[in-house]
Amino acid sequence: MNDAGTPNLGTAQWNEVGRARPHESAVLHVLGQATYTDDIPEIAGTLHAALGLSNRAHARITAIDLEQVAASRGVVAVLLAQDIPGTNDCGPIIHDDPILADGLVQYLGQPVFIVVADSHDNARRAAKLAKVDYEDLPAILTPQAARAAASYVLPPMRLARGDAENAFARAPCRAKGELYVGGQEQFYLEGQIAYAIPGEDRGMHVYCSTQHPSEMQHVVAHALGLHSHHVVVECRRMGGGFGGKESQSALWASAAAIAAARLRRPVKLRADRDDDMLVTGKRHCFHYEYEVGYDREGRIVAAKVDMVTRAGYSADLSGPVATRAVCHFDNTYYLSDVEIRAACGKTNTQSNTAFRGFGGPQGAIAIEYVIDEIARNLGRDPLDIRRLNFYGRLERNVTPYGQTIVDNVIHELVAELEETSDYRARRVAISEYNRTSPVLKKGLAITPVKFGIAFNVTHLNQAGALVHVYVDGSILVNHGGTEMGQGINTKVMQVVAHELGVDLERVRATATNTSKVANTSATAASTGADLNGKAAQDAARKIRDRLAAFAAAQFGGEASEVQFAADTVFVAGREVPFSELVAKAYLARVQLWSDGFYATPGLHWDPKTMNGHPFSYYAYGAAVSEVVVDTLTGEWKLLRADALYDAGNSLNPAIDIGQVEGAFIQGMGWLTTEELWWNPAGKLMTHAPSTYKIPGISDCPEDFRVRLFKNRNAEDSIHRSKAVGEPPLLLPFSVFFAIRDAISAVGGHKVNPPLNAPATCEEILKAVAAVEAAQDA
Ligand code: MTE
Ligand code: LUZ
Ligand code: MOS
Repeated sequence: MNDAGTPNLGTAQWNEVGRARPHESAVLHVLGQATYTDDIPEIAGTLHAALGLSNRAHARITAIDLEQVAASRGVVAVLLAQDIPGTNDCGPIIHDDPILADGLVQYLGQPVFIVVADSHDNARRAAKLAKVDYEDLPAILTPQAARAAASYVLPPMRLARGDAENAFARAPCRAKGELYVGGQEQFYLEGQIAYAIPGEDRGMHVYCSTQHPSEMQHVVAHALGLHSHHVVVECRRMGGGFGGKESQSALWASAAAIAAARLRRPVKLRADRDDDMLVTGKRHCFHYEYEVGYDREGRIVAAKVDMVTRAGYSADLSGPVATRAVCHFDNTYYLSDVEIRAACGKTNTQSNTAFRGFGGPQGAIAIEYVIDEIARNLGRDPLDIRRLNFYGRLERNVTPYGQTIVDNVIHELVAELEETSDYRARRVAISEYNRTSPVLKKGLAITPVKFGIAFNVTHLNQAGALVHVYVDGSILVNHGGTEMGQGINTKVMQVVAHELGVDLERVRATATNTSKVANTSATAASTGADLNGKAAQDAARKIRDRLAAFAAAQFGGEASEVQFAADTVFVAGREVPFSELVAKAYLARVQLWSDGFYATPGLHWDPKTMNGHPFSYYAYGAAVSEVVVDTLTGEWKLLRADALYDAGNSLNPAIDIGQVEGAFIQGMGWLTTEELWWNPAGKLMTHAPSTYKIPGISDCPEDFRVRLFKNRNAEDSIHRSKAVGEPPLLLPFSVFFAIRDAISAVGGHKVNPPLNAPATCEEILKAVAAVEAAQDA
C-alpha cells in the first residue's frame, strides 16, 4: 500500500487475459470425460431415428413403398413430408430447403423419410429397405454446367471500381487464365447429432451439436408449428463444427424433433459418417476465369475475375459465402481498377455451406494465383511482386468495396517473417539443389493474408451473456457463443475473471442454452470470442460496479477507487477477500448477477452496390513453406513451415497458436489431398475416410514454427485482441504455391504450371507433364 491507501502491488501487474491457459475442458478431453451430445445419459424410452436417402440426383418420386421399412425389426414409425406438423423447411436465409423431399429429389443423398426404431442399428437397417420409384430429370453436377445453363440459387453479384476496360487497354503486360479450386468436407470428428425430448404442453428440449442454437430453435419451432418459447436448444460442446454446424445442424435437429413430437418420446438422430457426408454441404468449390493487366515492374493496373461456385441444390449460406469471396479477392493487394463477379451455381448436389474462412480463402487464392503468374512471367521472385502490390499505409489503402484500411501491418509482418524464416538464403539453396536434382524438385513460397473480421450481414454482429456470482464467491458465466474446440469458453472465462479480479478457478462456463441468452448469432465468422467476450465483460463490469459501490459504502473511500485483483478487493486501504465481500453484499441485498450485451459499432453494407464498411478490423498473417516434389510420382512432402499471425493483443497465446497450427494443417488438406469426387450419376463417392484423405500427423511438417506477431488491435476489440478462428486457414496457400514453384523448376521457371486445387499427386503429375510439353513446343 502507498500513502493514499491504493495498492501498488498486485493490481497493476495483475492480469488474467493474455495468459497461456489450457483449454477449459482439456483434462476432460484427454480423459474421455467431456460430454458430447451422444454421451448425455439417455432417458428411458428413448428411440433412435435414421434418414432414408434419395439415390437419384434429380428426379420426381412417382411411388414410395415403405412396407418393408415399417415391418423391419424394432421399427416404431416411418414419417414422410406430409407428417411434418409445421413448415417443411430448414433453410437459414431463403426458404428453399425441405427437411424431407416432397415429390421431388434434388440431390443424391437428400432425405426422403425418417424411420424411428428401438435402436440406432435397427433404424439404419430399416432405412435401406425402402422401395422408391423415380422419374429422372436432367441433373446439373458442376459449377461450369450451372453457369452454362444460367442455373443459379441467387442473382449473380458484381463489384467494380475504376475503369478496368480502359486500364486493360493501357496495360503494358496482360495475362489471362482459368483456375479450379475444389470444395472440402468439414470432417468434424463428432458427426451431426440431435436428441429431442418432448416436454409438457408441447414443449421441446433439443440437445444438438450446433454452432447456432437460436437458429435450431427457430427451425424446430417452425417445423412443429410452435413458437420459439416452446423450444429450448442446448449445446455444451461440439467435437468440431468448422462451419458445418452453422446452418446444417438444422436438418438433424428438426427431424429428431418432428419424430419426438409425433411419438411423444425422446428421439435421438445420430448421423453415420457416410450419411453425414452424403447428406450435408461442404466448402464451395470455385471455378475462376481471370484477366490481369500489369506494368513491367509487376504492379497490377487492372484485374478482372469471374467466379462461379457450386452452391448445390439450395441457397443455404451461399450468398454470404460468395459475398465474402468477392470481398477477399483483393487479399493484401491494392487493386485500382477491378471488376469482380461471383455467381452461385445451382447444382444437383449437397447444398454447400460455411467452412472455416467462409469464401474468404476462395476469393484470396485467385489473386495469389495471378500474382504467382506475373512473377514467373517477369522472372522475378513472387515475394517482390507481392510486396510491390501490397496496400499502402496512407495511400492505395481503400478496398474495392470502399472500406479504408487503417490497421495495415502486412509490410512489417512479412518483413519479419522473411527475416526469421531465412527466406532469401533458402531461395538460393533451393535453386542450387534443383540444378543438380533432376527428379526431386524443391519449392518455396511466402504468402500473405488479410482477413476481414465481422459477419458480412451487419445485424448478426451482436451477442449476449449472463454472469452469476453465487454467495460462496464462485462464478458462472453463460454466453451466446458455442464451444467447438476453439476455446471460446476459456477466453470468455478469462475475460470475466480479469474483470472481477479473481482467480480463473472461480469461474465456470456452462452449456449454451436458448433459454438463458436469447436471439444469439451463430458462433461463426471468427467473431465468437470478440462478441461474447465483450458481452461477458459488460455483464461482469455491472457486477463489479455494484460491488465497488457496496465496498465503498461499507469501508469508506470512493467507489471509483476500489480495485479488484488477485482474488482480493482493495478498498480504502483494506484488502478484503473477494468471497468475503460477496457474502456481505448478498446480505445487503446487492444484485450479484447480471446480463451483458454487445453490438459491434461502425458497420454498414449496401448489398446492391457491394460497398460499405463490412468489417470491424482486419487480421493479418503470412507463412513460408518449403516442399520437395517427386516429379515422377507426384508425391511431395512439406519440409518446413513458418507462420506468423497477428492475433493482436492475444487473449490466450496458447489457444491462439493451437488455432493457427490447426487451421494451417486443415487448409493444407483442402489444397492438397482432400478431393471430393462425384460419379456421373451425381453420387459423392468420397464419403468416408477410406476415400477422402484428410491430413494425418505424418503430413505435418517436422519443422513447424508458428508465432504470434506482436500487435495491438487498432479497433477497440475485447482487450485489443484479434480473431483467430478462420484467417490462418489461408496461411497454407504457401504450401500450394511452393508445390507450384517446385513443378515450375522442371521448366526452369519459364512456364506457369496449370495447377488446380487440390494438388493431388495426380494433379501434380498433370502439371509436370504440361510444363514439359510447353517446353518441348
Ligand atoms: N477450432 C476447432 N478446434 N474446432 C472448430 O470447429 N471452427 C473454426 C474456428 N476454429 C473450429 C475451430 C471456425 S469455422 C470458426 S468460425 C471459429 O473457430 C469460431 O470460433 P471463434 O469465433 O469463437 O473463434
Ligand atoms: N457472414 C460471414 C455470414 O461473414 N460469416 C458467416 O459465418 C456468416 N454466416 C451467416 C451469415 N453471414
Ligand atoms: Mo466458421 S465457417 O464462420 O463457422
